[in-house]
Amino acid sequence: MRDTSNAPTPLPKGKLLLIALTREVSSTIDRCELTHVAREPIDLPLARRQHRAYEACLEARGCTIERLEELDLPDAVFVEDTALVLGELAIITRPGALSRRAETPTVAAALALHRRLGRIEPPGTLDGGDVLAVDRTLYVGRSGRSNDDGIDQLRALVEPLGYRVRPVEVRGCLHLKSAVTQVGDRSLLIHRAWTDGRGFEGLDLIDVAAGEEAGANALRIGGAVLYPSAFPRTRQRLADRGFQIVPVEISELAKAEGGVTCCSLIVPAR
Ligand code: CIR
Repeated sequence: MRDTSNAPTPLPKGKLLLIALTREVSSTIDRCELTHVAREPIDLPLARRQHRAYEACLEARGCTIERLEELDLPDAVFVEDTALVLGELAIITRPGALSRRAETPTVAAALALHRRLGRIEPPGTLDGGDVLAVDRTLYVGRSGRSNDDGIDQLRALVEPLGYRVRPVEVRGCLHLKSAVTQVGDRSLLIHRAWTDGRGFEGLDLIDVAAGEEAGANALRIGGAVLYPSAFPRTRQRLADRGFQIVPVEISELAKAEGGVTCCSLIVPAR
């Protein structure tokens, strides 16, 4: 089925619509957390060039980049995990990895300029990479990083605003959004070995191509889909369905288990 919702749309001219919070790749990224990928040397200058090119793609899709201050924390570039930004509020997470908790104060300070803040408190843990928002449904991965207490706290914060929270089982990967992301209004890109697709009734599920297991992480932005160049067969599958694909090379960030969603926090301007 062709998802016509994704037909290229003209970019807004001279009007601030989206802010993308990003952060420089840390000089200590080679000490990043890893869950299922074997550690490999990361070429820091190349990682930084790839990250700049990623930011340039976001700008080309209508985002204004707001760079957070650089931190000497290995995974600080992966800002997505530190917050969940909704129309009405931003929720500062409590990342599941201890080494990542010091990333949140600078994100909270930046988001406080744009949204009312909520917070996940101990003993809850939640990584933004585990939250897939489709309209007013928040699918939340029960992963090694996000626990039931964190999910319950999220529910208490957002249900009064009219959101539904749907826990989803994930296995074999880091986050829910390693396994499934949104590519069109009603279309998700999914790797079913990592999440089996139950719970997404009513949505069109597009499977990644065989041999491209890590290819389910795509970033839908400004009428297009930012997508890693490492997965050409899945990319073709998306293009055949009418999605406008913007390829990005993120080989060095992928060695840290990073994808295209995790390097930004998109804040729709109000
Ligand atoms: C971590 O393990 O936390 C980082 N090395 C990778 C985080 C990637 N985040 C994401 O996909 N949302």
